[in-house]
Amino acid sequence: MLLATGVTLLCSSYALAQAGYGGAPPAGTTTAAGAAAVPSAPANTAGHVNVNVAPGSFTYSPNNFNATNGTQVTFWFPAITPGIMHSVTQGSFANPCTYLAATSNASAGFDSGLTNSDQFTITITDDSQPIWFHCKFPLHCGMGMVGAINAPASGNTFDSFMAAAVKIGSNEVTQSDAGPVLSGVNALASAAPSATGSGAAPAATQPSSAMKTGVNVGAALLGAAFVLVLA
Ligand SMILES: *[C@@H]1O[C@H](CO)[C@@H](O)[C@H](O)[C@H]1NC(C)=O
Ligand SMILES: *[C@@H]1O[C@H](CO)[C@@H](O)[C@H](O)[C@H]1NC(C)=O
Ligand SMILES: *[C@@H]1O[C@H](CO)[C@@H](O)[C@H](O)[C@H]1NC(C)=O
Ligand SMILES: [Cu+2]
Repeated sequence: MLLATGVTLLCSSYALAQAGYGGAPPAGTTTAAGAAAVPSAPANTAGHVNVNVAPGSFTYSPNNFNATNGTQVTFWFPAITPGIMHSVTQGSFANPCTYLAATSNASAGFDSGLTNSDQFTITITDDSQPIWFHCKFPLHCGMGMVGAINAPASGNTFDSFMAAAVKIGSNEVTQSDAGPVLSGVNALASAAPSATGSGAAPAATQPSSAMKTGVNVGAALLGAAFVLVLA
């Protein structure tokens, strides 16, 4: 039942991507599986930016903003939706839908890992450099679920980044998920996603660990099903 619902969702995502659909899907697409209401991020406060993850569409809101050194950016993941999870995964301008791997002079990018019903906070460590991120759930990045912090207004702009992600579309490479990565380039996390981080999520959206495990297994199955759909 869970699997069938998820496959249907992925198939319709695939169809949208195949049709060249580049923007947010129709309202309700992400909640078609009967999700609970999505908790909204609280208002920003001094030194703290709050971002909604998938607020009824495959986007981050806001998805393009500036944040100075020391600013905390908290990503609010929506309540449990069977089979659908999201991530905030650092990438690069050149490869919008690919995790930023470690190099000889830089650590790997930050990554919330695939998650749901919680929040993930990064702290900006170098506001002179852009930070590019995406959702690693299959197809979401290629549907435009990307974001940028401190992107320049000319040259490598957020609009160019978004266009490059959408151009990848359903050709997006399925990424593995090894859980949260706290290191990062130009921003760092200090803790894995949590339902009680810097500003608690509404109690009703906090999953039990059993529920979270179930959803993680479900997502793994869906990933496998998705590969079969494409084959
Ligand atoms: C971020 O700051 C840069 C440099 O001041 C500016 O050009 C750009 O428009 C700002 N971006 C946003 C989304 O405010
Ligand atoms: C790492 O080194 C490469 C090659 O010299 C350079 O292009 C890149 O900007 C460096 N990265 C960082 C984070 O300094
Ligand atoms: C933010 O920190 C980085 C790294 O230390 C530094 O290069 C940059 O100048 C700082 N930004 C400001 C506005 O001080
Ligand atoms: Cu997503």
